[in-house]
Amino acid sequence: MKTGAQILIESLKDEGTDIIFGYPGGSVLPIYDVLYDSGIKHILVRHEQAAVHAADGYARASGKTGVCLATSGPGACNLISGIATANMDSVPVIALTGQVPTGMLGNDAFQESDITGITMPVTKHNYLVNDAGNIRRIVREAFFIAGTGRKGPVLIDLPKDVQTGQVDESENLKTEINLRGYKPTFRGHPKQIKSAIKLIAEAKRPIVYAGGGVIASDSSAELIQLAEMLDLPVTTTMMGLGAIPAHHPLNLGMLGMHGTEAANYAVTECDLLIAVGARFDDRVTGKIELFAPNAKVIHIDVDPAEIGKNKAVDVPIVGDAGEVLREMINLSETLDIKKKDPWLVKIENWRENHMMKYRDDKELHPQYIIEQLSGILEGEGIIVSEVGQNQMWAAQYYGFKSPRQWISSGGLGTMGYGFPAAIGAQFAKPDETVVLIAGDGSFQMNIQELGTVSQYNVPVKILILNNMYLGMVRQWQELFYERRYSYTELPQVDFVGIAAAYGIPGLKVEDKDDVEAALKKAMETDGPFLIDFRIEREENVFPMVPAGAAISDMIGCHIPDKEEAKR
Ligand SMILES: Cc1ncc(C[n+]2csc(CCOP(=O)(O)OP(=O)(O)O)c2C)c(N)n1
Repeated sequence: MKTGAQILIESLKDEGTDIIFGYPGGSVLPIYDVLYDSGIKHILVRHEQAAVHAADGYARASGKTGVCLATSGPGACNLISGIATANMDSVPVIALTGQVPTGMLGNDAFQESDITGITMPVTKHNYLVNDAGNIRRIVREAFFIAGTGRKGPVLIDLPKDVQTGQVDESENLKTEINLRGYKPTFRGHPKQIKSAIKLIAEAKRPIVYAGGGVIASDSSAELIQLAEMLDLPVTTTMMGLGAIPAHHPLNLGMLGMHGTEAANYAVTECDLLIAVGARFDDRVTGKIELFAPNAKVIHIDVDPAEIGKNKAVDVPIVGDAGEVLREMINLSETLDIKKKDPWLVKIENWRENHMMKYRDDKELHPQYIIEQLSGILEGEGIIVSEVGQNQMWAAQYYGFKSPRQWISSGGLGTMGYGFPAAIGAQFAKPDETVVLIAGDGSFQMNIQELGTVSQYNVPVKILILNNMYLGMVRQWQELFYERRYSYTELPQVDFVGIAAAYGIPGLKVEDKDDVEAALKKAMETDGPFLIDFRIEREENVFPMVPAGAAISDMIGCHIPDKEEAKR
């Protein structure tokens, strides 16, 4: 005989789980008791929100499924923002929650919350387990659902009596997965793929718009191969950064609200848009009617619900991006598709004259810090961001070389995500340098995780771009609300002092000239390190497409010098 908790842990191990981020409580005591000597590593975070973000960061860095665990009621509710974050960015996460005993469900029992009800719209699927005998099947299904098709979070709610329930497994070990209604499409339709190639052959001004789906499906090699074979310029979304190296001659950089001028102009002028694993998000398209207005559209996506959701499509292809791109490569090899010369010359011109720029003077500009970091790490390492200006500067100025190097909350834009996600990423990739780029606002949303970093000596390098503002909101107030900085100013904080209280070394940097040495010191230090960069307070993220405008209507492309800016 085995208990439900024992079967749970065995099943997790069968799925390859070797680490769980969690926080205990009354209704998960049976699970914690089995975990105690199970061989699975458990990382005790300081807040359940951090557990789910860490599992998410672990998943994004490794490509595996992350697992988190929380008690019922408040513990489970603290997972919600993190589950929603993973759902928006299609990240495979399993959230395990304790629940009151089945006989008390619906009774307003102590620490009861209807977590399957609450998370229904933000999970790919969820389960309330009513019998210990179902746990093995459910865990298998949950991992299958989370990690296939369009990936996403799955929650398993485990009432306490189900955890302690006894099961005689001798004849019940068969766990074939047979899910009616869930059969993700893997291979693209051959006829559609042929039509796509025909459109590419006919196009004079094609461009690839690559999103997070390319990273999630590990198909960046195929993307680059196809682009190089057919001379296709590529722009990526923020979620797609790293799908093609930053300095690749065909890469125009990020598009959208804070994208490069080059990418936004090219998309506006293209006659064929090849969307791969991207979902035409409003932060990318701006005014949708003016997004690639003269282009035919090919849309490759594993999720049929995305096709035609925001933009009409000429050739829809439902399937795994890697699988579809491989088929396209095979077909292209037999064709003679000419180089699109005048278009490539124009692209090259845009690349040379319209990439990112900022006022590089004596002040401490955040963009300079990111450029220095990129130089010191030679574009390697894992860069995790918080949300706001810090996120955009990191996305704009770091020279990512490969996929899974950039970890950031895209769809939900969750402040407080970055720090715990960086911890999770570091556990996934213990030999990589993991750097957190944070704003002073976001960092204070999960600052308590300094405790986790300190307890496990997680060697994350924490870089705070400290402007004493909720910077991105302040920027919108400056530009669109007549500089009325309503509740966006933050008092100064001694972050180095706080880190020191947790036994974590740090440095405060106020001068541009000290940036390089400080970054080098952080990288050379074994274990965690924090740098509090006191940056130019009212620096803005440019270029910027105002909300609702066409992406070719960017502001801030001309960078004024200081005197000009004052006028
Ligand atoms: C949980 C959450 N609350 C509020 C917001 C709205 N928001 C977006 S950016 C931002 C400011 C971020 O400030 P900070 O972390 O200091 O970064 P900065 O923009 O200054 O780099 C806010 C409040 C959000 N994205 N997430």
